[in-house]
Amino acid sequence: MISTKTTLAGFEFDNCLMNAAGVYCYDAAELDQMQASKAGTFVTKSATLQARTGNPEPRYLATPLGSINSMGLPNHGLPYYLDYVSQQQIAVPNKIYFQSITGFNIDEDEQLLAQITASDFKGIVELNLSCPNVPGKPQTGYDFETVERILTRVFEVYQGPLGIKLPPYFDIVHFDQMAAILNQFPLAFVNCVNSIGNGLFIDAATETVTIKPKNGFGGIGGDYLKPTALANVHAFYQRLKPEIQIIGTGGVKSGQDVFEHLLCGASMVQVGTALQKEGPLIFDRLTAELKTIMQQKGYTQIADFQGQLKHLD
Ligand code: RRO
Repeated sequence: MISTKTTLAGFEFDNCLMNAAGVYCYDAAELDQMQASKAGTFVTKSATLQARTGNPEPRYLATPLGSINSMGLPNHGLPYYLDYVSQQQIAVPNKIYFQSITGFNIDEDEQLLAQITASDFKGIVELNLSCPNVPGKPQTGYDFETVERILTRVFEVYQGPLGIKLPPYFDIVHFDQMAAILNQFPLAFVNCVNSIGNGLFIDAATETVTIKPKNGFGGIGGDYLKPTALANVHAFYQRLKPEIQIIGTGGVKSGQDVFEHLLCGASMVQVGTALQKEGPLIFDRLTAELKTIMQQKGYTQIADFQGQLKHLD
């Protein structure tokens, strides 16, 4: 018997695969489809204090090799998602869910966490420090001092299991500096990575940008992202204390991609662009493909190879 079970933050999940925040998690109809899928669990769309309509459309484009988006945080507001998760906790009580949140400053983060504490939420919080698409708001994850300040406050006010979603980093010194900050905190996980911020996908025929917000600039996902995602997963796996687990996100569209994320050190793997393209049935295919690879290699559980990437020295 081959198992794709995993453990994160002390909780067991039947499958190591789930959606990436922002995909199939905007409303109850989408989350119902995630809940009915082969995924081990789901994460909600990043929730803000107030509901938001997001940026003007068109704001998402699937490209031959991935996607570009500038959604601008459309969401129903935190109470909507807490209410949905609360219902699922009753309907399927043995499953643990992720609530993604993002405040526009430390006080908002604190208010969001206070709402979660006051609710009956029993799951894991993913604090998004890396939204690339709100005009005038830089990605928090690139401001190292602010990350440290936010996490200091977060762990003063919140007692439950909590991790963060990071943007991709591109320099070894940045991996070192960020890891040194993160190791000071009782984080349950770090999720590497969000989309590569502010790419540009253009249409040569019409000589125009392809999405409307920010003159066409948007977050890049899919095939373009995988090598960067794997580098971030592995870099943080090597640098973070073992209590901080890694969620791998970026460029996953096959069982081999899942295998590679796990090999680089991920404990759980999220699917964004490919889930948007294929729908939640993708989890059946990815799980079957991962099991085939494990069988060919003689592995029966994720622990047999997780983080075991070999170096050439
Ligand atoms: O909503 C978005 O535009 C968005 C978010 Br919050 C994010 O974290 N990452 C992304 O690619 N898009």
